[in-house]
Formats: sequence, C-alpha cells, structure tokens
Amino acid sequence: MLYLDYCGAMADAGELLGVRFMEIQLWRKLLSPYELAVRELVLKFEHIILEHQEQGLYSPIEQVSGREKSVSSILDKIQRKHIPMERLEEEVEDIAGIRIICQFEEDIDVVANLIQKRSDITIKSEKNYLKHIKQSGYRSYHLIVYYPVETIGGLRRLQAEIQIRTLAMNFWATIEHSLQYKYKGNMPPHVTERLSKAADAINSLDHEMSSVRSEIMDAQNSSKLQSNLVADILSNIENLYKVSTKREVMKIQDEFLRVYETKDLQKLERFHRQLDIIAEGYRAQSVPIRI
Ligand code: 0O2
Repeated sequence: MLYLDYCGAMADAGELLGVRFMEIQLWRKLLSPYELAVRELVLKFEHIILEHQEQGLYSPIEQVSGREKSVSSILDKIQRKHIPMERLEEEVEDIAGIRIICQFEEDIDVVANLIQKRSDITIKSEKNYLKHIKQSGYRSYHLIVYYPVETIGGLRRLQAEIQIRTLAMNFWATIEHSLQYKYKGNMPPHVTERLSKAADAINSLDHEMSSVRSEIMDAQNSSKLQSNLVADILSNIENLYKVSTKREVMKIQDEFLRVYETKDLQKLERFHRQLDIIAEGYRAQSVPIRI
C-alpha cells in the first residue's frame, strides 16, 4: 500500500477511534527515534554474534531482527487498551521491537543475562511465556527495556520490547500470527486445536534438541575453530610469500595440506603455532634497526 493511502486509512481509523489524527509529519517525528533505537540494538546484537564467531565460540544468539510498530498496529492497540494519545509512548511499550532467535531453549537465559549485564540497556519488566504459556500455545520470553538514543533534540530514553525465543518457537509463532491475521480474531476451533497440537510438538522438539545440545555445540565449536584456524594459516602463508623464498613457502604449503587432510584439529593447532613462530621470526628480521 502507498504511504499516503496508508496514512489516509490511518486517518479514517483515527477518526473512527475518536482519537485526534496526528499529521504524517508528527507520526514520522514520533517514530523516528524508535527507528534509530531498533537499528542500534540490532547492530549491537549482531555484533555479539560476530564476537562469538571471531573467537571460535558458540553464539547463544542465532539471528536478530527488529521493527518499529506500524501506525495501524499502534492505533489498534491504543483503541483496544483505551490508551489516551498523550500516554501513547509510556503505555505502548513495543513501538520498538527486537526479536532474538536462539537455537536452544537454554540459550534464552544466557541471552537474558547478557542483556541484564549491559550498561546501555535497563530492564523495566519481563514476561515469561515459557513458564506461563499463553492459552494459544505461544511460548517466548519478553523483556521490556529502556534504551537511550541521541537525537538532534537531545537524549531520549525509549522503551523497547525484546522477544527471545528458539527457532522452533519462532516457527510456530510466525504461522500462528499469520493465521490470526487471516481469521481476524475468529479462528475456527479446528484450526485452534491443530495449532495447540503443533505447539505441543514444538515443545517436545525443543526438549529433544536440548538433550543433544552439548553434542551439537561441540560439533559447531570445533567446526568454527577449524575454519578460524584455516583462515589464519592461509593468511600467514600469503604473508610469507612477501618475505620468504618461494621454495620455502611451497614446502610450508605442502605440509599444511598434509596436516589438513588428517582432519585432526590438534595437529592443525600445532601447525598453526609453528607457523606463527616462523612468521614472527620474519617480522623480527624486517624490523628496521634504529641507531
Ligand atoms: P506485533 O507488533 O504485530 O508483534 P497484547 O495486549 O496481547 O497485544 P501486550 O500486552 O503488549 O500485548 O504484550 P504481549 O502479550 O506480551 O504481546 C506482545 C507481542 O508478543 C505481540 O505483539 C506479539 O508479537 C507477541 N505475542 C503475544 N501473544 C502472542 C500469541 O498468542 N501469538 C503470537 N503469534 N504472538 C504473540 P502484537 O501487539 O500482537 O503486535
């Protein structure tokens, strides 16, 4: 839908609701800092994934995404909850929304602790739909947080909702959300029943996956460690071409291929350390002597 049509529809909705219609520019002004908050938070959580990858560690965060709540969804909510327009920003806590997806249910706690320790995020409240599963079957862990953003008008302390759930929980929630949209609150009982059965299946799947978590994590860790080692070794070999003889580098390269083919991580680590010593020796030789 075009933005203007959308805003037209929004105006109708606004008049229908008896709330004062805010001009497009006012909505833009209201939502703009939330857009910034979403972008910053997504970037920061993505960086957590990156740091784990760089250090060859298992990341408790698998994916992260974010969105600003749509104007129609804000209007829906303020109507449903009888929120006056002037209290919109205090009472609609999810104008900025972040969704963090984990592989395993245990990771959800790890991520929540990571968030709790941060100095840039303050937790206001939590909603634990893992312990208190919703009637629909919905499972997820939600945090309402305060997050500061710098705008040209000064510092703003905004609220954001962070949803943390597993891949399996997210799969169920996405399908259920689409069906809710399709049936607009009148979901036929047979669909509700199937969704409820699917929620049970998702729950058992999460438990099954948790029981093999340590094996899966070990496998992922060693595969990440191996790819980091190989990348490091190749970059060292490339650098050696600049400072050593071609014959010597070819010898090192052949040795690397031999070690690589053994698929033995310890041998690869040993080779990596030896190569580091060789590279260090060349670096020492190339340091200019100051008189
Ligand atoms: P959006 O923006 O489309 O995600 P409510 O009064 O129930 O609307 P409240 O009190 O703000 O919501 O908090 P709650 O119940 O924690 O819901 C916040 C968000 O959690 C919802 O946002 C959904 O994204 C998600 N959620 C909650 N319950 C369900 C559920 O049964 N199924 C699915 N699929 N998602 C759920 P919004 O407001 O719906 O909008």
